[in-house]
Amino acid sequence: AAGIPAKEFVPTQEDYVKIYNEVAKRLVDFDEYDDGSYGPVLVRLAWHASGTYDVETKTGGSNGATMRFQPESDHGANAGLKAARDFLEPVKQMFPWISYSDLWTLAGVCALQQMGGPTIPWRPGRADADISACTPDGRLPDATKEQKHLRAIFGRMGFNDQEIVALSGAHALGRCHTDRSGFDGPWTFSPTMLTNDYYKLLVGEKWNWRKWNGPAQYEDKTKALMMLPTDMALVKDKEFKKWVDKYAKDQDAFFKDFSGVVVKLFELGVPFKQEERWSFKVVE
Ligand code: CCH
Repeated sequence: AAGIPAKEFVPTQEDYVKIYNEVAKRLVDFDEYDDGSYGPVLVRLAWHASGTYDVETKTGGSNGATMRFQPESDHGANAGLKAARDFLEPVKQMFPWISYSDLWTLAGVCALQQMGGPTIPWRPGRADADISACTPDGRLPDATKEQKHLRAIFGRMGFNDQEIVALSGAHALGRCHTDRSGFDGPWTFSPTMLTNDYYKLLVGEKWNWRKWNGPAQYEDKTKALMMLPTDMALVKDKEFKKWVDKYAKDQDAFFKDFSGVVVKLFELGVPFKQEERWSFKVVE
């Protein structure tokens, strides 16, 4: 009736479980994409939404979902992420009360868990911002560079050496696309399952420069797998390598540290009101 404001819908944990389950269902329904799953590109969307954070100015981060707008959607690092945003759009239409920024990070959690990863506790509280909150280009890592660049970029987000190496294990998932980054190929033989294979391959394989017309990248003897210059920096640098060795030997240690650091990544710069984090159940 006129004059009476509509009662505000206050979602509960169960409402978020419905969204997790819907994303999980769509991951199974749309299995013709890439290596058979949208999971990896959803993880990359959540990471690129979050990894723009700057601890000093407290700008960027997953709060805002400013990648919906140009120029941020057109930043070179974000090439191809439209596929992930479009995949989630029908979910947003079904549950219009969730912010894009909560949806993108919750979908990242869902993708990681459904691909065999550890439990990633999550809480809501992100609000979408407008175009004026777009971050400047250049905040995400450049794959052609080395350890100094990694420490500068991830240090700006607030991460130390161990956290950089733990986060990088996400490259067990997905692949590079010549029409996105210009690089080519997957890092592991099981790009839709989260394992510690990325570390095992980094230390166990012999990596050579690939001879091709594309950007400089490494290949293994089978020529089926790849590493970026930034991936190889993790074994060239002694401090980084300590952690690569540890995670190569111990998948449980990797999963434990990975879960902790992804929680931190997805929460960068978010002014939460809710302290409690929820653990979502894997949908079989
Ligand atoms: Fe990454 N990543 N990433 N990455 N990334 C690419 C793909 C994925 C770098 C560069 C690239 C993280 C760290 C880094 C994923 C998750 C994470 C690609 C190929 C490049 C290039 C893009 C394409 O062509 O489609 C660099 C440099 C760093 C620096 O350390 C971190 C951290 C995470 C998550 C925690 C995932 C997943 C993919 C696969 C995407 C897909 O579409 O398959």
